Amino acid sequence: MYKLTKKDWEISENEVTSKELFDNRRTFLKLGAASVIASGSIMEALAKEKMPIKNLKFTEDPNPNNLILNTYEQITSHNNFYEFTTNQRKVKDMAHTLNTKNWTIKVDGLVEKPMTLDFDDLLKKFALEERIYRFRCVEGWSMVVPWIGFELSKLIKYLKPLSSAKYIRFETLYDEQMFPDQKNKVFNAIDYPYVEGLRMDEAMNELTLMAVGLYGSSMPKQNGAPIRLIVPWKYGFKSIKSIAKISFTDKEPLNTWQKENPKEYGFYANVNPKVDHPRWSQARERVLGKFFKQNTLMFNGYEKQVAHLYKGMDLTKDF
Ligand SMILES: Nc1nc2c(c(=O)[nH]1)N[C@H]1C(S)=C(S)[C@@H](COP(=O)(O)O)O[C@H]1N2
Ligand SMILES: [Mo]
Repeated sequence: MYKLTKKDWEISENEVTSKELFDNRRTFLKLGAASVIASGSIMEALAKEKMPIKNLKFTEDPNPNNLILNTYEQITSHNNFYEFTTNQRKVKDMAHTLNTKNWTIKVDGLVEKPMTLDFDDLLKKFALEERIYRFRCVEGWSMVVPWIGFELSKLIKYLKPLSSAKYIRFETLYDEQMFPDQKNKVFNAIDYPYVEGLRMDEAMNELTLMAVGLYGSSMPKQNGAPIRLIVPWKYGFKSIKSIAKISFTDKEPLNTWQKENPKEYGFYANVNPKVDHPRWSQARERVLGKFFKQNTLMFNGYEKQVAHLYKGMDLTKDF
């Protein structure tokens, strides 16, 4: 069930500083059983996993960005999840109102058979993988996360969209009981539910992940439980959380941040150090927990895997 893939684009454990990885794996072990209400299959997977701690060898990190896994603590205590609050430090204390029991995802639009997916069934359908990805927020912070999930391409193949479907559109759950800001509208620039979308070829790319956990455990609520999108070469706002609806469409979806401010946020949102945000530079980023900034990489370091998707496009216009 639990499978560790090693592909050329994957940040290998050898690239990650040995000591940090070791400590993080230990943190994960500590957290695994006690603090997480995991779904059956993730717990099962967790129990079967063989921790590679003993086999770790130290290899000097060849990556200019000196990749180190962020800690569980860092990843789960600095969050953007406006349905709760715009205060990144407070999301974790508010997220308990999100109830993920009996979670379903409605599937509609240009698809062979519209249906409602049960989250627990989904977990049984697709083998879970760990993917260590860089994650870069448009605001200029970043992190390295060991996500758990399955490729979106697998889900799409299962759902069988019609050939007329050119885009996939996602919606976060709308529930004023669970998400205080959907009711209070303190941050009233956002029109809920949160919406995101991808062109079909982006969605089918092998990097695009439906994430159901991190550090080997179920997704923490503040990170978008029970299931979210992860598109590692795009700014973080594309990685929509707590998905309750998927639609296939022939029109480019109007995503939440583009709708809120089309001059500052577009549909593509590819990480690009050369295209600045109108109000700040995107050339550099600060990794959570680090003091010094580092250079931001084109497509967040995934140029080899995704640059071909944008051939012929003017990335300064289609930002
Ligand atoms: N539904 C929803 N999804 C969302 C957001 C949000 O506010 N609501 N914020 C986005 C932004 S701006 C970022 S950077 C990431 C943050 O993910 P994290 O909290 O797991 O780091 O989630 C993205 N997905
Ligand atoms: Mo973000």
